[in-house]
Amino acid sequence: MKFGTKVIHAGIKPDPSTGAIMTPIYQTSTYVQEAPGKHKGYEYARTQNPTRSVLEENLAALENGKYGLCYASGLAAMDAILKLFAPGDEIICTNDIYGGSYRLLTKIFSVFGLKGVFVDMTNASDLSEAITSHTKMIWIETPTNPMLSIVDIESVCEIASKQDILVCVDNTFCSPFLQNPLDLGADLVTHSATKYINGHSDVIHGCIITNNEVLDEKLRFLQNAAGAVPGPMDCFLVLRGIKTLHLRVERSCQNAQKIAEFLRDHPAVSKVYYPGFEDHPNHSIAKKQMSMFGGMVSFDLVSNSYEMAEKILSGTKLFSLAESLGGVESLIGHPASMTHASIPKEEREKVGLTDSLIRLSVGVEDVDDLLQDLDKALKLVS
Ligand code: P1T
Repeated sequence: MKFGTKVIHAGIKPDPSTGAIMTPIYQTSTYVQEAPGKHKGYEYARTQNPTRSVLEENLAALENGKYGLCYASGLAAMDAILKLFAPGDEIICTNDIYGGSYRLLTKIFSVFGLKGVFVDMTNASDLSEAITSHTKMIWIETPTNPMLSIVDIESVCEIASKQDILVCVDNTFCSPFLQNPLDLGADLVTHSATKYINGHSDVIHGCIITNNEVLDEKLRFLQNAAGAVPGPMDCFLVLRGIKTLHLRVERSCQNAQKIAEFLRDHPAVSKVYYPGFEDHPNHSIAKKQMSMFGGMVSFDLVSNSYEMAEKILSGTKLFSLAESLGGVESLIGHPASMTHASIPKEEREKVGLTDSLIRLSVGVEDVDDLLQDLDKALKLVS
């Protein structure tokens, strides 16, 4: 099945009791048993829920994986993955990463003895220096949030597999429509499904997909034992959002390319970060592992001043000032004070995340209106 068919059909069957074409919302906490242990495969809704099971199967198919697991948020999915490890283990992460992921590793799991090592992975061979006998997993974001750097997934997986190190790719910025890390050798792929997968800014949700049966078993045990599962209504909404994933992401990418080009030519803009540019440092890798270049664009200002950035952030009308990304509506954000505020300033600045950096999540509106909106806001600082 091709992607545009999978989003609509993979794992989805008419409801056996009524023929309902849409997966029902099984809004129940428990299931009646005929006799102790004699039931229809469902015991308690933390452990299994039919709406969730359909979504898990659909998500697995979209990432070309065998097993899918759903969580109450993207960070709940990361939390489950980190619980696979033990005190003393080291996790190497891209040094440019969502602020909440950084916080989870450095502020929560560090207390339990897990060590996060943050490395610039844009040159995969630099990674080898950071690997020690304690390294148990490499955590990749690509494109990174918010600098849109590109990591060569296949090269990292080659290095890791020689040393029995797991690779997990946070594929949130791509969605399964643009990039499939399991095909490139990753052991685990995770998403904040809050973003492109759901796509309508009305659900917080996360998922993990793997081909590895042992990892699936461990994660399923943790999913039930720790319990950060999504409710059936949210699973239904994500299933509904997925049906148009390919159409939405394609349009976002087309719009983002035009917006990135417009910004690059604007006199108030000093730098545009967009993997679709031929002079982006890892454009050729992006071209190799992504089918399009994504809907996210970050840019910095000639003035390098927060006051100027603030005028733009408050000056757009169609781009709403908000955290999050990947919805049908365009968003504008200020990573330093919003999504990445939990990363110390000196760490942020090492990767170019300045106080004047602005991040756009380009939606699926008419691009002419989006360009006009940005043009007006940029006039406030020109
Ligand atoms: O918000 P939640 O569903 O828990 O997802 C966390 C998360 C994980 N991974 C990446 C790459 C992310 O970008 C996020 C959440 N990011 C934002 C809210 C943001 O605006 O960047």
